Amino acid sequence: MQYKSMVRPFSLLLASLLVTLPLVSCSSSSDSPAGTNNEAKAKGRLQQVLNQNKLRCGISGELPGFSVLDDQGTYSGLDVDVCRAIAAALFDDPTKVEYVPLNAKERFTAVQAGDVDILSRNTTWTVDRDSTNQLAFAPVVFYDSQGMMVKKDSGITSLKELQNRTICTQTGTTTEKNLADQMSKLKVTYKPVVYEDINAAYAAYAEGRCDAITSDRSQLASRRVKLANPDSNVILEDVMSKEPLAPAVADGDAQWADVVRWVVNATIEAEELNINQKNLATFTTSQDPVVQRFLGQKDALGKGLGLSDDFASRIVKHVGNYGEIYDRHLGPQTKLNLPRGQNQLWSKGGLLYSPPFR
Ligand SMILES: N[C@@H](CCC(=O)N[C@@H](CS)C(=O)NCC(=O)O)C(=O)O
Repeated sequence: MQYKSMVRPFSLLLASLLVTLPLVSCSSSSDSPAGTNNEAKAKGRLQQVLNQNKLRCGISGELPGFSVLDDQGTYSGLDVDVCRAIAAALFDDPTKVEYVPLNAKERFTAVQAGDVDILSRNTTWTVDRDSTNQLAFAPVVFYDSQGMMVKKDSGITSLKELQNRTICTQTGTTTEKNLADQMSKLKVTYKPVVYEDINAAYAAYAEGRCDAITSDRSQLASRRVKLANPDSNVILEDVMSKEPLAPAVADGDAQWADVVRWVVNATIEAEELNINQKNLATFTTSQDPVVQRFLGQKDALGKGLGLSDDFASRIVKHVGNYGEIYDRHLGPQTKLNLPRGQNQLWSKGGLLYSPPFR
């Protein structure tokens, strides 16, 4: 698939054209068998995905902890596990996923064109993307904020010290816009260097072509571990924005949006109920009606979604609960070692909260 030639999707006019026209400049709609949106429109995306017998999932592919190729040549990460959880719910098989790497600029047009069934890619939920870009967002899977990384030996400790410095960022992101907003508030003049490719941006930073690089803090942490000397780089304390990262699907298909929403909720609810991959079997004989309902033994909750009633059980069996997913990719045993912070359950002081499974 080739999205490199696509124009920036933020313009209102272009975005509406891209939705109404069959994406003339994007070759992928014709060469992907399921690439047209027609089937999805006629039967609904859920049926199309079931017919395809796989989920087409748009990811970054460049972010350790979120989506990256591992040593075995398979994608792994928190964003990847969202796709695996959907495949587990749909097919009882988390491997039925085709991963489509998308850069920041091309991600929305790929969803609008129907070239991916879902975008699970460190994407911030904003009003403009929800409306102008015609996306429907699932619950937030990672509460993030924008940060700034500098070389330790630069002595820079705050944004204010970046006066007249060069700052690398990436096109088509909230990052680019927040940077402008924050620096104008602080009355700091800086030189932005904007890249389309994430690797080019971090290479420029590593080679000293920019004094600082800004992005989601999770991303800075993720890419910091890939730098030659991670410890020579620091992420400043300044919090520049709210970046609630959430999966997204195309607007206009409520059933599909519901499926994705409740798959994410299921991972959170499982953690709240203390049901995990290891102990799942012990819950199948539970007399607790809440557990029975969640695992599909009571009240047929999957039916209304078009899923099997044991969809939540399938997710836990194959992928685990949210806490397991987090720990596997971002937790203390990983190189990233990101504290859970706001990404903790609401009952433990965080922001993760699933509406009831009832
Ligand atoms: N969360 C922000 C930033 C996400 C983002 O796409 N960041 C860029 C780097 S600043 C990225 O991940 N690029 C990966 C890529 O292009 O493969 C957004 O949704 O705009």
